[in-house]
Amino acid sequence: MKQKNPWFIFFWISLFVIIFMLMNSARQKNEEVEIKYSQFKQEIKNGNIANVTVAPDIIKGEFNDNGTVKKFKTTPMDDPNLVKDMEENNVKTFSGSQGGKLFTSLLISWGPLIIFMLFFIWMMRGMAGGGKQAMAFSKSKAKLAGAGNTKITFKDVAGCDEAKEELQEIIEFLKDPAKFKKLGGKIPKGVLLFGSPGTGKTLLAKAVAGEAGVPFFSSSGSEFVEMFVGVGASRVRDLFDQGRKNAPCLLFVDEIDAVGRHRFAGIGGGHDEREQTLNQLLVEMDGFDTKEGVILIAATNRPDVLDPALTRPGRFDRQIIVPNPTLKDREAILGVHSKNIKMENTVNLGIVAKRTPGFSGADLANVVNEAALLAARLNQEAANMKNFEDAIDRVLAGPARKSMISGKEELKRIAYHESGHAIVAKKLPKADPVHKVSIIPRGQALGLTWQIPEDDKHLTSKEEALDRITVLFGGRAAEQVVFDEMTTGASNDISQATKLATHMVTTFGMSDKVGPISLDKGSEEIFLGKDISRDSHLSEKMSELIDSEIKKIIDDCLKKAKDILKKNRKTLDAMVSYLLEKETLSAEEVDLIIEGKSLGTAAV
Ligand code: NHX
Ligand code: ZN
Repeated sequence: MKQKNPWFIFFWISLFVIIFMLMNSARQKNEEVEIKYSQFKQEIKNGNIANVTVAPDIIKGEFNDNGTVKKFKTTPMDDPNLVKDMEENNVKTFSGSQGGKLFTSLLISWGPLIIFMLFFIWMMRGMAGGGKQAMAFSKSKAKLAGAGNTKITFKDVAGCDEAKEELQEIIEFLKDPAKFKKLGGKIPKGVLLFGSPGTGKTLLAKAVAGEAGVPFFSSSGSEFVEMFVGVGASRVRDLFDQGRKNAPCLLFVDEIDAVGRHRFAGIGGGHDEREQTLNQLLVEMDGFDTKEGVILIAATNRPDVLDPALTRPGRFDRQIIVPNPTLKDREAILGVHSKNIKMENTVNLGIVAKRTPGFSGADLANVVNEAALLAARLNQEAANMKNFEDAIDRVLAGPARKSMISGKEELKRIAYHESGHAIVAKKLPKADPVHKVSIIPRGQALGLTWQIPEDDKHLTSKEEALDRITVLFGGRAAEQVVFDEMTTGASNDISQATKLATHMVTTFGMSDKVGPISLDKGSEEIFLGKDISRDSHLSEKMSELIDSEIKKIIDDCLKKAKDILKKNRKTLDAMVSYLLEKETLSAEEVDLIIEGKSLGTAAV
C-alpha cells in the first residue's frame, strides 16, 4: 500500500530518533574508556577492578586509575579463567548480563505497544477527518444563491420549451404564494427533472428561481451520503430548515438517485445510511407544506432506479422530461453559447446543429468553446466553419494525434479497415450516410469513419439495426478479405455490434425465434440496486436460444459485409489509395470514388 500521508513517516522517524537518543544518553551518562583485554586482565591482577558486568559481546566495569574511578569497557575473549581470576583478585562484584541486546529487548518489550499506538493514532486521524466533516459540516452544504445572484432566466435556456411550460406554474406560485393559498389549489411539492447528463437540468432549475426572483439553494444527492450513519439525514433536515427560513425559495437537489435508489436491494443489502437519508427526505417532504412557499426540484438521469416512494403523489408528483436537444434546439443552444466568441460571417450554426445529432447542451457548449480555442491557436481573427468542423470531431472522438505515426503496412491496414466501413455503409440502403473517412488517429482510435443520420432519429427499424451492425463489421471484413488476417483493432466495432445485436434479441423483440419478450439480463441494474434474481426465470433453453440468435445476427452481418467488399474490391482498393494520399475523405469524395470517378489529383 502506498502511504500517502507524511504523518505516518513522521511517526516512524520520531520513533527512531527517540530510541536512538535513549541509547545514546545511556551511554553518554558514564564516559567509558575502552581498554584492551590484556590490560583488563592486568588490572584485575593489580586489584584495580570492581563491579564487572560480563555480557556476551562486551565487558563493562569500573577500574581505579591512580585514585580516580573510571568506567571501562572491553571486548571479551574466550577466557574460561576469567571468573577464577576475578575471584582470586577480590573483584568486588561481578555478574553476567544479556546486555548489548538492549535495543532488541527494548523492541521486544515495547515494540508491539508502539506499533499498536501508531496504528491507533493513525486510525484516530482517519476518524478525526471524517469526524471533523461530520461535526463541522453536518449542516447542509447547500449553497445559497440569493435572489439577486441568480440572474439566469428562461432567456438563457435555449430549447426544452415543454419543460419550461411545465415549470411556469411553479414560477407563478413562487412569485406570489398568497394568491394560490387563497384559491386553495394544491401546488406540487416537488418536481423531478429527468434527462441525460448535460441537458441542462441544473440550469433549468436555476432559471426557475431566477424567473421567480427567489433564493436558490443547491445541493447534490451525493452530499447526503456520508460515512457516518445519520449525517446524511441531518443534512436533509438542515436543507429543509434552511428552506423554511428563507421561504419562498427553491431547493434543488442534483443527482437525487444517489440517495433515492430502490431500498432493500443492491449488493450486500446496501441500505442503512442511504436508507435513513432517503427516509428523512420522505419525512421532510411529507412534513412541509407547500403553502410555506418552498418548492423542491430534484434532478436525475436515472429515473428507473429511483425508489417508487419518491415519485408517489405528495412527493415528487410532477415529473418533467428534459430531452436531448432537437435540431432546432441545438441551433438555438449554439446561438446562446456563441454570443461570447468571435465568429466569421460564414459560420452557419444550422449546419453545425445538423452535424451534431445526439449532442447534449453541454456537448454543444464544448463544441463552441473548442472552435474558439482552435481559432485562437491558429492566430485567426475569428472562428470559421473549419474550426467548428474540427471542434465537433474533437468532442466526438477526442483530439487528433498527429504525432502517433504508424508504419506503412499499418497505415494500409487502417485505410482498408476504414474504407471497409465506408463502402459497406454506402452499399447498404438503410445505413446512415457517410460523412467523413479518416486515417488520422484521434483519441483512442487509429482511424475513424463518421456516419451522420439525415434527421434526428428516435426509432430504429430492424433493417436499420442490421445494416448498422453490418457497417460495424465492414472494418473487420475488409481486413479479412484483403489480408486474410484479423487484428485487435476492431475491438470497439465488435463490442458495439454485439451490444446492438443483444439488444435486438433481448430488448427490442426483433428475433423471430425468441419473439417479442423482454429478456434483459439487467446486469446494470444489479449494481444500481434492483432485485438481483430478476432473470432467474430464464430457462436454460431460452438462454441458449438467445445466444444462438445473437450469434446468427452477427455471423450473417459479417458475411454480408465480406460479400459486399468482395464484390466491390476495385472500389475498395481505389478508396484506400486515395485515403493513404489524402488522409481524410469528405462525403463528396467518397461519393465520387463509389461512382468510380477519379478525384483528379490522385494517381490510381
Ligand atoms: C490500440 N487502438 O489500442 C490501438 C492504438 C482497427 C484501424 N492498440 O474501428 O483504432 O486498436 O473504424 C472508441 C473509439 C479501442 C473507443 C474507438 C477503444 C478503438 C477504430 C481500439 C481502427 N475505426 N481501434 C475503428 C481502432 C486500437 C479502440 C475505442 C476505439 C483500427 C479502430 C483501437
Ligand atoms: Zn472500425
